[in-house]
Amino acid sequence: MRKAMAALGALLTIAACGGQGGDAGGDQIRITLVQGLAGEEFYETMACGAKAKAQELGVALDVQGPQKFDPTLQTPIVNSVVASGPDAMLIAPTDVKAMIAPLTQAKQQNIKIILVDTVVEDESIGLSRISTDNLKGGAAAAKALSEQIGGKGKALVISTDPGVSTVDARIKGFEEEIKANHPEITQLGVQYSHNDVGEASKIVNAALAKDPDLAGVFAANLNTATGAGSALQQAGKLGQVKMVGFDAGPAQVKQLKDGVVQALIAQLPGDIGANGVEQAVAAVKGQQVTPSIPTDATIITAENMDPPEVQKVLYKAGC
Ligand code: T6T
Repeated sequence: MRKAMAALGALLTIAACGGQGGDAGGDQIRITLVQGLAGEEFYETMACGAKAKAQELGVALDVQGPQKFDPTLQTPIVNSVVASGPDAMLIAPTDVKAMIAPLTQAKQQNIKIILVDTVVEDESIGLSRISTDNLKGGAAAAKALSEQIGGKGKALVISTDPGVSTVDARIKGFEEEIKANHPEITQLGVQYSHNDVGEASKIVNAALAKDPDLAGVFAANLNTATGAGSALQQAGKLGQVKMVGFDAGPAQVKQLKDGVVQALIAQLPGDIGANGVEQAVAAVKGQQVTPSIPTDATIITAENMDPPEVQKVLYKAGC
């Protein structure tokens, strides 16, 4: 009996130290990643990075996401995750305001929240915020587009919806760069695709009808860029209207190869996901958490896309 108690005591001591992937109580740490959009290559690549890191650290990870990038669809997912009581949640909030309430509920349940990609306006939500430097990315897109159109002409920006922190920052970076350093480019303002490929195509077709001398398009995210590129291709504007898109999904990369699009700004969603899991585990274990982690972006063109180091940043539909 005493030996058994001694063995039990040793077991509990080991468990209390957290062991491989265990929390202070020795149980396996449970994390949920809530994507902005299920099945979309940016968030699927993010999930792949998160899963690989979760396996490396010996923690449990499940991935959920809405079928559209929409806070009315993401909120019930967050509420059900809160009810399941994970130790931590990685989330890409689909709206800077609408997602504050459900995430406040999660915080009140002592679920450690890590913001990946997008953020909410409430600075107290999110022990860590991990994303591309989108202001810088928008400025890089502006420089790339200006180079493509010879520094002059009309330029249209297409984004998803106001209130999405990432694309709002990309727009800001783009507009500020054009205003400061490209005086011969006329900005036609921003139109919104609601993250729908078909809507993005309609916007480009209407823009071509209104401004037949349109020189360039900046599309601020994956679906928007895919739709805008398709419209330019169908309108026979290859090479006449230049385009820079954010992200590097398979459809976008094909458009780059086909000369429909001239440059893509590829993020590192896999790194964002892996960093998110690392920060979540640190938070659950009471270790130091890094409040802000900017990840890199790469400008990809048809000329530089072949080397392995560029190929590896292209997004994938699955692991
Ligand atoms: O561009 C990414 C992401 O960074 C943004 O927050 C929303 O759109 C994407 O998911 C691509 O669809």
